[in-house]
Amino acid sequence: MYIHHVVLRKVRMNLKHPFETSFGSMQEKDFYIIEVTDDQGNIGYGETVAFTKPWYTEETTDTIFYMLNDFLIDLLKGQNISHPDEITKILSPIRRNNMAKAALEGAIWDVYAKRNNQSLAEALGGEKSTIDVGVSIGIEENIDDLLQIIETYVQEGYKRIKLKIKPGKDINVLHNVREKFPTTPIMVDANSAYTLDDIEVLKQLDQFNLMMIEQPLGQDDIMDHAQLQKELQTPICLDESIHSLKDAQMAIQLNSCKIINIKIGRVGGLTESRKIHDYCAAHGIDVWCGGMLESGIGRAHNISLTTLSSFTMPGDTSGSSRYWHKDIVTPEVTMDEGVIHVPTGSGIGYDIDHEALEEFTLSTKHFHLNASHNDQK
Ligand code: OSB
Ligand code: MG
Repeated sequence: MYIHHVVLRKVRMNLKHPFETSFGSMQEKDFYIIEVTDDQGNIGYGETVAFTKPWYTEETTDTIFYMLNDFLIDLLKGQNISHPDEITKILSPIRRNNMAKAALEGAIWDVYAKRNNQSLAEALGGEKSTIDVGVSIGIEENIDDLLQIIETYVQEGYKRIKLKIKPGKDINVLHNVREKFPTTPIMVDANSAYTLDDIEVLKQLDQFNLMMIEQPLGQDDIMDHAQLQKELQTPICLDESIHSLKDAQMAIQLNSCKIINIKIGRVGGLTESRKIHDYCAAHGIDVWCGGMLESGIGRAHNISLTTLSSFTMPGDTSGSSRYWHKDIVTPEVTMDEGVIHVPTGSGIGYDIDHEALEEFTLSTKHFHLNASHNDQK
């Protein structure tokens, strides 16, 4: 398979409700949709997941454009790709920039699956026909608003509630939440807002019977997380610290966590995600699939990945309506009694709503990877 044509489409979508984490607040999402066309005219789609500011990782929407435009797309020229697992290697002359690579690789996985008349889930070796769904709730100024939001999502059927915390918005909040929701499966995510100096506060989290605490310490603090996990009963889940299989191996060997949140963008693609999943499965580490406020295209990739058998815990990939008034896929992603039914159509399994996509598009750029080679498989 050759890639003949790539389109980078810059898109802006407004969130229904501002989303606040320990690192800042978001009201809109700027990202790129990547469209790749193969030598048979099949089209695959990928989505970039970085934000406009480098708060979560070092990448941004603009650095991703730069990496794709100046370096990554060019590396596909003349490449005869027999399987998407080869993409990691093809893009490897460029260091890191995982989210840029993942979006391109994801589009190629989609086109590969479509070419073979398979769903992306099947192409990945996924087994589940439904996936369990949780929801991530941002920091709220007002506790009554937060309790009301939790109530709504519990009523809708989400299987676990994730609450964002930060220093000063933690123990008190959880006292209130547990009073009203004593048995709801709840976890918290600190997005690196604490250090080991906060250990006394973090230890107090043990009283709330949380499923896990996600990324309490810095993204470079794999060693400190090992020390913290020794002092906590609550399992630590790593997010920002894990950029590769190697990171996952190190964290597991050092007992820095008991659970890993896999995000396709953060680890550089579906191939690396699957490797981390397989390694965790072999080492008794639970995994679940995280989210980055994706539109339906990114959501579809997350859903396909989550069909792998050892995604044992509900992920953050909620329905389209959790963030968007209107999504760019049709049908939209829907959550039904706590699960998403995995689509069975080829590739990502959702069609593009071209009208909606056009409405949200700010600009497009086309790349013709001139096909001087013989156009065959
Ligand atoms: O840490 O998982 C995170 C959103 C933005 C940045 C980081 C994170 C999140 C979420 C929401 O928790 C995930 C989602 O619902 O897509
Ligand atoms: Mg997180």
